[in-house]
Amino acid sequence: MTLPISGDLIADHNDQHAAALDEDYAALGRQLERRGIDIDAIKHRVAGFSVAVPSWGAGRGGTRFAKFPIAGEPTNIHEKLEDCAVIQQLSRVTPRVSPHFPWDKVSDYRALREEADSLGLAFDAVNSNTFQDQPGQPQSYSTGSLSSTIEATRQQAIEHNIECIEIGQAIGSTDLTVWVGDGTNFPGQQDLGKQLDRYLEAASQVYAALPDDWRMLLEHKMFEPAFYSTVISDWGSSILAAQELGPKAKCLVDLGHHAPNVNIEQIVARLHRFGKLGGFHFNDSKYGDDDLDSGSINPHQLFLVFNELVEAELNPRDDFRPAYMIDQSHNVTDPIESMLSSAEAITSCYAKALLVDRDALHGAQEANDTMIAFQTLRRAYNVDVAPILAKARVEAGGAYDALVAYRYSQYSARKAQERAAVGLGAGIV
Ligand code: PSV
Ligand code: MN
Repeated sequence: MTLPISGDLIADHNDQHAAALDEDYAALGRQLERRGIDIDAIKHRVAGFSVAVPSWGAGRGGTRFAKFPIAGEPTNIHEKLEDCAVIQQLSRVTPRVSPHFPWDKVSDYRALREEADSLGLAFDAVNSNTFQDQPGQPQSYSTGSLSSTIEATRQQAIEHNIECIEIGQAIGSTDLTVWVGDGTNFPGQQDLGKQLDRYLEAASQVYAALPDDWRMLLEHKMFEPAFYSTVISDWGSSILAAQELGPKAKCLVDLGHHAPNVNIEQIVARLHRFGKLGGFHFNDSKYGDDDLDSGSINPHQLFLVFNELVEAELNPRDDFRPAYMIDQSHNVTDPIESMLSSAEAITSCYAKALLVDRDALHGAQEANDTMIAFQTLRRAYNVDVAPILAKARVEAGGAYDALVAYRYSQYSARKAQERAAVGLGAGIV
């Protein structure tokens, strides 16, 4: 297997920091031991954690106004896979890539699967795209896709989703993520009830095409591109649709797809309560669907979400196996650096959630001891878990400090020389 970053470079980097890491890990281990926590057991759980990266996240994103490309950014799925391999090689928590079609279309999907495999990667959920028109496409999605008033347009959207399932089977995926931009921009533009009926009828045809071991992940989003109403706008619409479609339909929570200040951790707990929590798109936001780097704005919320996910792990319902993915738009950073940093932020929150003294928390909740319940969470949140993550990473062959090793490798400068320049153009949704 020829990986993009030299193994010797990673080993040299790790050697330089080995003594410091051992010292920090031992010190944290002693601190946690006093709380009755075995640091090796936590490290073991952290080593088993992973989050997929989106193929489209490897390129520079943009806004509705501009995209500022950087030299060496990938322009096709092959280059994107190479960049994703760098992220996995250094972080060891991102072994899967979530592709988006038709953006990642190729002629030979079995060869694509082998290519990914040779880079140490596999494929995660397949994302369909019925929010954009493609060149030569007979029907426009300007009236919506699965909920369009035009039957031929709905049919085209159904067929595209079924094609995504077929591609997914060839590349080893078992989940189809469906996000539709369908909705309206003006009051009265469409009948709100009938629009949902059309969506459910079309989505049921996609659902019927799912292989036995597949899931359909419904991703809700409050607004954008529809600014007055969106068909699957919130977790309520999402769970109702998933319940109507059947057991293989689950809900996917993208952290940026809610009204400001909504209690997302409560949504997580609710969806899990009804066995419908299927997946996550991690990112962060300040104002709307900003697609900022995970944990860059509100790391505490990310921790609280993981606190619910750890509770859910302890009380699994209906085959609980959430598909975790990063979904960000990197407008001003090197996407590889952003995803390395985000993978670390996400894993940190998972590790902190594992440190929560669950017996103390549940006891305080039962006793209505609010302050102790809160402090039980706070105590875990305040731990610097970096030595646990670094130890798990190094033991798995990754880098002690992924960002430092990445810069040292000069990978970005090499790609800037080798790869064709990217055009300007708009960003992603
Ligand atoms: C929509 O905003 C979204 O979050 C969906 O997951 C899309 O498929 C993705 O972004 C990429 O544009
Ligand atoms: Mn998303």
